[in-house]
Amino acid sequence: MERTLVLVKPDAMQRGLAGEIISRLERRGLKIVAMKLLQMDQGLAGQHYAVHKGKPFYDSLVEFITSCPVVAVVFQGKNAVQVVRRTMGETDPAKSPAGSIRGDLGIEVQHNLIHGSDSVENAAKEIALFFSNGEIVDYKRDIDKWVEGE
Ligand code: IDP
Ligand code: MG
Repeated sequence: MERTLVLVKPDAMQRGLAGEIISRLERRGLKIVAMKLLQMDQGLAGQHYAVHKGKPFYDSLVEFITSCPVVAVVFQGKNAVQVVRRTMGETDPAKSPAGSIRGDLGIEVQHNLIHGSDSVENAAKEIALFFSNGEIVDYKRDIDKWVEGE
């Protein structure tokens, strides 16, 4: 079953929206298989956002993501990567549809509340940055067949 990494970003933490954001993804049917609160340092931020090094917003992005603790969650489910991305909305909240997390809760591109991996390959890399194998716990839910089918 597919897995993806979600970060509740510092703006959402400061605004008390961690529960709201995690709840929306949970209600979608995705299963939490790992979760922790952590303070990202420069090293972890640099690895997580390596692909953006050299872009004009990079320094500001690292400062932002390290500015307060974040909640990291691994969600598991059918098409988890795409389902999270679609539930998040577009990178810029102003261009995100109403009903999406960013479209309902945000207004500015950097402060867009949530990170979600953009591919299965990147999800695996990102999950490994934040969690050891022993911290990821797979389990069956009685409702799984109602959410995912047999
Ligand atoms: P994504 O989070 O939707 O995948 P990315 O392009 O991977 O978007 O960018 C990573 C993060 O960098 C965004 O979530 C946002 O916080 C920030 N960011 C992206 N583009 C800009 C920009 O043009 N100005 C400022 N910050 C940006
Ligand atoms: Mg991205």
